[in-house]
Amino acid sequence: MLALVALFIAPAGSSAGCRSPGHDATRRRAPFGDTSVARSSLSSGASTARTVLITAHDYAFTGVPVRVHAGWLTLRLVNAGSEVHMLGIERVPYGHSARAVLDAIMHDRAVPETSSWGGPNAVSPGDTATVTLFFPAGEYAISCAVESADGKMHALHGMMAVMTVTGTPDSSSTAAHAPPPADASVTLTDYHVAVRGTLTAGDRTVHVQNGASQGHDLEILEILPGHSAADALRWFAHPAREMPAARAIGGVVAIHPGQQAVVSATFRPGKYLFLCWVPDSAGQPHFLRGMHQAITVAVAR
Ligand SMILES: [Cu+2]
Repeated sequence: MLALVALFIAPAGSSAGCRSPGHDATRRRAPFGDTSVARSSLSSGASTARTVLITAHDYAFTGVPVRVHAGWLTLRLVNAGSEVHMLGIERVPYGHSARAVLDAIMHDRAVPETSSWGGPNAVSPGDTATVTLFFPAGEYAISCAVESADGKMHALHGMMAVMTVTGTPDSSSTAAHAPPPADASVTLTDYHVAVRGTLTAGDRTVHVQNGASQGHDLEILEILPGHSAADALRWFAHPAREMPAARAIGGVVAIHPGQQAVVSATFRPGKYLFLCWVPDSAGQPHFLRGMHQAITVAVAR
């Protein structure tokens, strides 16, 4: 169960300060918006989690909190842009800074060994992606890895941010406490997406666990009428270049082995693909190795 956790919001001004002279270039590039954080009910009703509302634009994030208190946190990504966006989170290793990680990404240098920490996965324009994750104290580097029409990652166009998590979670909100019960569950293994439970149309939650020894993600695509799963995957490989054959409704960006997440999404009746887009060492996405699962969502009765 998620517990109510005290929230620490950075004092007003620390957010605006990131844009002021004297701060480094990466931070100026990353548009930190207001740090509005609200509490909202999760599916279990009794449980509440802190929710951060972040907006994705072409090409910037607004609303990424500069500082949040450790514990379970719901990230809701609203896509206000005209392209598909996602928000990928890497936990920065000790001895490194999030800025250095983002600099490395920007300049195509070797990135210090970070841990995949999830984030709301790819979402179509006008839609919202929501995921609940556990954050221990540390620095987190945020970027959008979607490819734009020029072939460059959105991060290179400015979709980057830094989030610092401080303090220790209260005793009822530690990683050992499972997130609230969900409508369905997904276990990610090499190379399968195992779905348990039945999803009907409506606002639903999906518990996701990485049961493998490497990072995997979960992307949820609603296949548009008249299109096939193959059409949907072809579009998703280059969403800025092809006409949409699917609607991306989020999921969770790569999580590390053992990590769990709760994905919230509004399902309409229809056909869906649950897949992993993480590339293997040869650069081929895991879904090509069979890491995908077709789901049919029926009208709720
Ligand atoms: Cu993007």
